[in-house]
Amino acid sequence: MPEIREDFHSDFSIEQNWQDYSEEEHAIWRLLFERQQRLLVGRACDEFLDGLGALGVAADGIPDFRRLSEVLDAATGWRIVAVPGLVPDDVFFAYLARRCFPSTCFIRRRDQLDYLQEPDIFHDICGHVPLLMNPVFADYMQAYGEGGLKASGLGHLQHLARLYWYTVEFGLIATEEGLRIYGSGILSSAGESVYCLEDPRPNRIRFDLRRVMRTRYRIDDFQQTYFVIEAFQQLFDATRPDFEPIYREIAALPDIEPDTLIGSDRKLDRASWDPLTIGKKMGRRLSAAQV
Ligand code: HBI
Ligand code: FE
Repeated sequence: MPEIREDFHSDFSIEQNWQDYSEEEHAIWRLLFERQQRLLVGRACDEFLDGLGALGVAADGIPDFRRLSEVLDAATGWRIVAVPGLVPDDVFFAYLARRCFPSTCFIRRRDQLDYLQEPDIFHDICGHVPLLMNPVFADYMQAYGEGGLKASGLGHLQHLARLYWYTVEFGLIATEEGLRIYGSGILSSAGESVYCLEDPRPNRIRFDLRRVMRTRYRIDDFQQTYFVIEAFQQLFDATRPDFEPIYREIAALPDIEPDTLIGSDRKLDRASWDPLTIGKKMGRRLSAAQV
């Protein structure tokens, strides 16, 4: 693994130096990619799988950001910028606001295959970037960046970080084929890709912006609550209003622990996950063939 260099520019960008990756690093990429590819068919949402395919990200080895950025730019105007690791929130938001996704370029070690706390290149490229090929999600991510710059000015960063956490990182979407994953933190995790859909323990609650902004989250284990959207447009629409009145409204309300349910929650139970009922329950018209 290349050491995380300190020679970054003022915006924390570095060169990926794709030619410097070792055979061992490409081999770890192949391991991770092949395992997730088997797991995600039937679990990841179509928009993610379509984006992954269109990007041409392959099992054969760590991709070159320059090539990925060309494909991404042509599709939705986004580009990938290599950074050494987590960057300060305001730097992160400024990147998203100008359609640049800051991606780490180191890869985890073999003894970290199942978990590492901070993002590595597999999480960023195989978790986040494929959905940036989807125009609506790409617009949401830019709107999120713009909102983040504003929130940091208003001292409401934690509320926006929760929105990011429970959507971009750990979001689920209801489809006519059943519940599917779009959150990158799940898509790059073998264990959570199964747990989030099939384990009876976590709460699965229909998305509500204020509820999400009030809900704390854990970064060291699988989530205890997942929020479910009905379409990416719902996410984009939720980030259009001016957040200031919403911040004022929730500032007066207590935070909610990640394992807690409150009265107004619209909880999904197992019966509502199969294709036929989820279509009706979510008020969506199933095509004739599916009824
Ligand atoms: N930096 N490189 C990187 N990647 C992230 O996902 C990231 C970050 N900095 C801050 C951050 N995420 C979160 O605090 C967001 O909620 C802003
Ligand atoms: Fe992430």
